Amino acid sequence: MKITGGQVYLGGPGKNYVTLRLETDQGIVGLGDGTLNNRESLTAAYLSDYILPMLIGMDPRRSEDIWQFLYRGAYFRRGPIAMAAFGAVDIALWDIKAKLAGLPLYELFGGRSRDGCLVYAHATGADIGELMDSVAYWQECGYRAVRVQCGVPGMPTAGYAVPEAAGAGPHYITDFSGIRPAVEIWDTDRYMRFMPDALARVRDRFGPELKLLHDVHHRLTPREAAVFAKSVEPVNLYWLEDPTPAEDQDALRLLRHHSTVPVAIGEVFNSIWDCNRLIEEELIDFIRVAVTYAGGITHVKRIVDLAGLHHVRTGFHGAPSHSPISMAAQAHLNVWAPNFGIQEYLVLGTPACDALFPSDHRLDDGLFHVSDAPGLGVDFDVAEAARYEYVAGSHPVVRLEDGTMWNY
Ligand code: KDG
Ligand code: MG
Repeated sequence: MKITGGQVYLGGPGKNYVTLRLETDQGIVGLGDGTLNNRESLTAAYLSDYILPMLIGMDPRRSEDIWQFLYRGAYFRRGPIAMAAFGAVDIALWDIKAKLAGLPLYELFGGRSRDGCLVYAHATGADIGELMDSVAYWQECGYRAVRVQCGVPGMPTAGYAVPEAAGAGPHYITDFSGIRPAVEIWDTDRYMRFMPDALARVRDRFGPELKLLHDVHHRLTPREAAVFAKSVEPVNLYWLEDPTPAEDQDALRLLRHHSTVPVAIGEVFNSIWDCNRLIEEELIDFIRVAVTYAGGITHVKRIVDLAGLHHVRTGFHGAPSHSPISMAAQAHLNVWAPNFGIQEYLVLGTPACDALFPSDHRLDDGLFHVSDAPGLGVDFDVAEAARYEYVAGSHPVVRLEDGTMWNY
C-alpha cells in the first residue's frame, strides 16, 4: 500500500482549520488536523512544502516508522509548528489504518472502556450575573461539567472571560481578531480578591453535582498559585487549570505542598518531554495535551500510558480551534483510555462546521458518543471547503496596568 497524493486545506467557519487529506493507491483517504491556533499558515506550509512530497510512495500502514522519520528526520526537535504538522500526518495514517481494517479507530487501541465520555463547556460572563446565566444555559443543554470564567471588576476582559460569548450556545466560535492583537489588562491582586468568591457563588447557586472547572491561563507565580488554590478549596473544583506558566515543571511543587485542589496542565505542551517530570512526580492530576500539537495519536498515546502509571487522568485540550478531525481522534482515545478524565468540547452542533466535517459522533446528556464508523468517523467536504479562505488573526496579548507584558 502506498500514499499517492495529498492536499492541505486552510480555512473554515470562523477558524483557520489546517486539514490534511492523504490519498492512497487503494482508494482509502485519511484525514488529519494540524490546526495551531493563530499560527495556522505555518503548519500548513510545513506540511505542503516539506512533509507531503516526502510521504509520496511511503506505506501508510507504517505509522510508527513514519512518525520516527518525521521527528528524528527534522533534526530540530519538538516545537508546536513541527509537532502539529506531524500530528496531522499521524492522525491521517491512523484513519487510513482503521478504515483498512474496517473498524472504528478505538478498536485498534484495545476497544471501548466506556459508553460515553464526559465533556465540559465554557461558561463565561463579563460579570457574575452574566456568568450565572451562562452556567445555567450549559446546564440546561445537558452538560454535567462547565469551565467557569468571569470578568473581574476593573478588568472585564481579563480572567479569560469572553463577554460577547456569554450564553452564546453551541454556535460559540470566536471571530478572528485581526493580525494586531487586542490588549487585555491584568491585575493579579484584583483577580485574587474577586475570583474565589465568584466561584463560591457559582457553587452555592448550582449545588454540589455540577462539575466546575477554572482556568487561570498561566497568570500566577508559584506562590500566588498556592495561595489561590488554598482559597478555592471549599468550592470543590473538578480542576484548577494552568495556575502557573506551563514551561516551569517545578512551579507546581509549592501549590501541591499547600493544597489538594486537582491541577490540570499541558495544553501548550508539544511532547512527553514537557510533562514527564510533572507526571512521574505526581505534581498534576490531569494532562491537557492535544493530538494536534503534541505530535498526533502515536505520541499522545505514549503520554496517556505514562500518565496512567501515576494516577494522572486525561483532559485533552478541545478549544474551538480544534477541528472535528482532531476532536474525533481524541474521542477515540477517550473512549479507550483506562485513565480518561474529561474532554473539553464545544464544536459539535455548529451547523457550518457539521457541513464541512460530516459525522455521526453525537453529544447527548453531557456525554460524547463516538461513532462506530470505520476510521475516525469524520468526513471532509471538499466542495464546502472551497467556500473558506485563510484569514490572519492573533490571540489578544496581556499587559499589566503599567504596560508590562504578561502571560496570555
Ligand atoms: O489558542 C489558545 C486557546 O486554545 C486557549 O487560550 C484556550 O485556554 C484555553 C482552553 O483551556 O481552552
Ligand atoms: Mg486553558
